[in-house]
Amino acid sequence: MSPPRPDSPARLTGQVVAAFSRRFLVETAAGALPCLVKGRHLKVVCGDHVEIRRDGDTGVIEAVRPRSSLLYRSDAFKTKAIAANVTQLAVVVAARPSFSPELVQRCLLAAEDQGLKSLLVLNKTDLPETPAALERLAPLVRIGYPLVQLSALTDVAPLRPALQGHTTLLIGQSGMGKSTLVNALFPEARAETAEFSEALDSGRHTTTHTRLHRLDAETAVIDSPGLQEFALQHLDAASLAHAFVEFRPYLGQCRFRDCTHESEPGCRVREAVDAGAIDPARLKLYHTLRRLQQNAAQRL
Ligand SMILES: Nc1nc2c(ncn2[C@@H]2O[C@H](COP(=O)(O)OP(=O)(O)OP(=O)(O)O)[C@@H](O)[C@H]2O)c(=O)[nH]1
Ligand SMILES: [Mg+2]
Ligand SMILES: [Zn+2]
Repeated sequence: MSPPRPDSPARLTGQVVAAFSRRFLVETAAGALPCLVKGRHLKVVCGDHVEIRRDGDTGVIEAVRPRSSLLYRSDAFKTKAIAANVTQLAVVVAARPSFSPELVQRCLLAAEDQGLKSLLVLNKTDLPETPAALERLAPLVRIGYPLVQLSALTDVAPLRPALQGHTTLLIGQSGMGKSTLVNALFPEARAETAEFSEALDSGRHTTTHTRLHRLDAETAVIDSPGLQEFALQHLDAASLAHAFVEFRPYLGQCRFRDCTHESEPGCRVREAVDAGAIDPARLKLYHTLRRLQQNAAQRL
């Protein structure tokens, strides 16, 4: 890649703060600029650092700088990039609507695969059901994931230290309060929020686009649409095992190199489960995800 060109009136560099299929909003030294992309093959994602040729009040993205990370989400049909250059994932949950601990874990696994730090954010601590939600997160806290508890409607201060110096992607199911957190952190953001449906015990998928908000030169927060599914087909077996942080000390130690940690003799991972060092539910999740991966591979 050629060295970055200095900004001139016609040439600018910037960061993509919003992506709407083929249209983008890019934050540059000269302000936010609506942009299109040159050609059909250049893939541009929220968070990308890009080179732009300016053309009046709009610009054309001509190149994307190398990314430090790229997070994907997949469902049964496709894999799609969510955001680039994220340094940390914050999985947002709340007591209501109820959340899926498995979905939370899938997000954490995707972050581990990209070598990203993660944290858990338990929002809506004003709700009386909060202790039960906390209990459901406890196994993840035990294996080392930091937890921040707060109420976005009351005080967002407990989250600020964890954000400093990072580009944090807020991710989670609909209705957990991601956009409410963003509005508390960035009063000028005015992100749309909506009450969740009590009847369906679910959010209303209010946020439809990923949006980056800058706190200072080193710190940014990205709001993203609520997740319903988070498949991990894009991880192979070895990456998947490695994404389980607490398995790592035992990987490569089993008697058989290609151990599936299912029923082989001399399996160090299963021994660790028996010794109480690994939560059996996590090994079970590993096997479930492994099977889904194999089924997906067979379909290809
Ligand atoms: N009681 C309580 N309600 C909250 C809190 N934070 C957010 N909410 C409410 O939860 C509902 C959903 O909040 P949103 O911010 O729209 O949720 P979201 O995670 O952005 O949802 P999607 O955009 O659909 O993914 C809104 O009615 C918020 O007012 C909180 O700390 N306490
Ligand atoms: Mg939202
Ligand atoms: Zn094994």
